[in-house]
Amino acid sequence: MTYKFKNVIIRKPNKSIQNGLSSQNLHPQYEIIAEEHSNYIKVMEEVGLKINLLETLEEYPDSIFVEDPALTYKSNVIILNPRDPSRNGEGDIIKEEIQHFFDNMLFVEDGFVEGGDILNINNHFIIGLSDRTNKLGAENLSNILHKLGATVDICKTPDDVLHFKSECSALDDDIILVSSKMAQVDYLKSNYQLIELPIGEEGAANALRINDKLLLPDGFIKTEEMLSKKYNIIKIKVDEIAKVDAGLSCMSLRW
Ligand code: CIR
Repeated sequence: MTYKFKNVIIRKPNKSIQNGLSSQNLHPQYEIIAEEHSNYIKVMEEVGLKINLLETLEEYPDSIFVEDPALTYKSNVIILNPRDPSRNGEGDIIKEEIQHFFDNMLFVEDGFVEGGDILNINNHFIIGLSDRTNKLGAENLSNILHKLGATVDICKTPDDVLHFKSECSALDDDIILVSSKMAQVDYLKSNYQLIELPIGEEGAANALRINDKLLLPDGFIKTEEMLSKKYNIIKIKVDEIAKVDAGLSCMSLRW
């Protein structure tokens, strides 16, 4: 069960998030981000996780998205290699900050790969090739994960989707919540039970299953209605964070 967690790493928000990468050229307000972020931390506590807070990194506008420069697997952490030049140094910093939490630290040495493109489901990793994750990076990471005993498949993130997980999330060991675009990905269709989001509610795709709770972005009524029949939902407001193309999973590293 990939969604059983005890610990989480979260970075305190930075004022420079206003200049974070945004496909729609939006500039979120720091004060609102800080509010959403503080509520996110409260929910993480509520679901029983031990919170490990990292200090603010003003020089990296997107650095609260700690999921992108690192990947946890059991007691291992793998330092990834974000592709956008404005994020590329984040790995070098986070490695010093989080090393002590893990038994073993490994590194993607070649190519680019970002955590948003990696879906861990039932201890299997799906790596989506995207504008941020290339074949070399995906293969490098795949070799590392194989050595650690994990299984991996590499597939493609659909065009115009920032990260593989921007539009899908694991709900259970064999069930994935998907946008209509992700529902067309052959690999997912043939290997998993897919639950497709209602039209117009793609923003709810980056949900986060933690233990017996499902964290869901607030404001997606049809999705909530559909999923609440089976899942114990906690809604989290992430409207401001969404302005920089981010959702629930990217603001934490869980293990
Ligand atoms: C970026 O473009 O890198 C950030 N503005 C958003 C990163 C979101 N990360 C994620 O979903 N894992």
